[in-house]
Amino acid sequence: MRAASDLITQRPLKIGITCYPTVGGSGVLASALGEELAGRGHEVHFISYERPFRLPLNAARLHFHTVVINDYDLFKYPDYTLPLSVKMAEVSRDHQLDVLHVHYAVPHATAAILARSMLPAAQQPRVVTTLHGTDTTLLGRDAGYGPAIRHALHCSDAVTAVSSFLQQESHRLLDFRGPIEVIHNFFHPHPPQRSREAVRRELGLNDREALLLHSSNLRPLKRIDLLLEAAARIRPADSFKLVILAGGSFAPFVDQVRRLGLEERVIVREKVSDIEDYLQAADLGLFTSETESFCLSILEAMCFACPSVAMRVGGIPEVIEEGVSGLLVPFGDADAFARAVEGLVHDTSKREALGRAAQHRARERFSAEAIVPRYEDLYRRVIG
Ligand code: GMT
Repeated sequence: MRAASDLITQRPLKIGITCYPTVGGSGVLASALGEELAGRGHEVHFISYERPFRLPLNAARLHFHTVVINDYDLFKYPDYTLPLSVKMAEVSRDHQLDVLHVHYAVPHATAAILARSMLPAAQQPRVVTTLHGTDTTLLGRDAGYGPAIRHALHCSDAVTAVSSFLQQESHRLLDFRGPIEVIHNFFHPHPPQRSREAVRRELGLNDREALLLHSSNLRPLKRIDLLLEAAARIRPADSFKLVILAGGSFAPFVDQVRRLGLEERVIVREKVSDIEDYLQAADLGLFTSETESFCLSILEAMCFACPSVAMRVGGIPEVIEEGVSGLLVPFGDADAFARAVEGLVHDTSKREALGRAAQHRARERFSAEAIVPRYEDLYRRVIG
């Protein structure tokens, strides 16, 4: 006769996932994880106020449940945590979820803990919380959030962080003593829909211009000001085009582009969904963030043999092996950044060598094959 734990190891799992649906690394990662888990035979239920933007439509075993938020005059600030927890409890009960996996602690982990406690013991899912970055590095420092985050982590059945940097910062800033398992981010690129040449043509690049790529939600910590400052120092000025895939409004930076005389150099595309088309056309990624727990965009570029120049901050050195699969410069040094970019714009063979190493590293360490089984193991451990 089989032990109950054997059955848990064998059977597909039922997993609820909550993330922010908007453009941002945590939502991208959560969507990719859900897609991969469903592809491996598990039943996956996304619970959020909107369908995550990269979540495929009509995929087998992949479901989406909307959290409806009513706007009551009674509240000055609309509340999301309570309707989210009610929906989490409802989906857990109706679909007999094994695990609620929440990405980004605020308010998802708190809502999951509340949802779990609303259910009778036999129907309670395990709660796994994945910390992504600013839930620790920004909100964790805030006296109005820190204690609630710490409490939700204590009540979670497992806590993970997307880099060792974030693991250490979470212990330090949140004063959380429990275990935090490091499971790095992964990226599984979809095949591009257009050729490299077609994309470069669309962008108006000539053969002598390198395509420098930045993609982010443009939040202040991405330091777009510094990115533009550095771009203006690259010589010769006509050796590149900087393509910015903007997950937020670029309007606040238009003046700076004009002031720096970069109108002919900077091309902005907002809310791009065919990211792979642009990644395969890029020569070099540029990232000037003041902090990043991982920087999924760097990994996305690495998958297409596109190395990056980035600031040496947070968890980025865990992603880029310095000098081998990309270049890092001290934070804030726009001149050093420009010199590093310039060197790679002109030295094609060095750039390509870094790109090959970057792609190899991405496949070895940060592929779906390497990372998704780590989450599956974790789910089975917390259930078992
Ligand atoms: O970086 C952002 O602005 C979005 C943010 C998020 O939570 O969506 O990204 C965080 O999570 C990503 C996925 O794990 C990481 O790659 C980013 O480094 C991290 N951002 C920060 O730590 C600032």
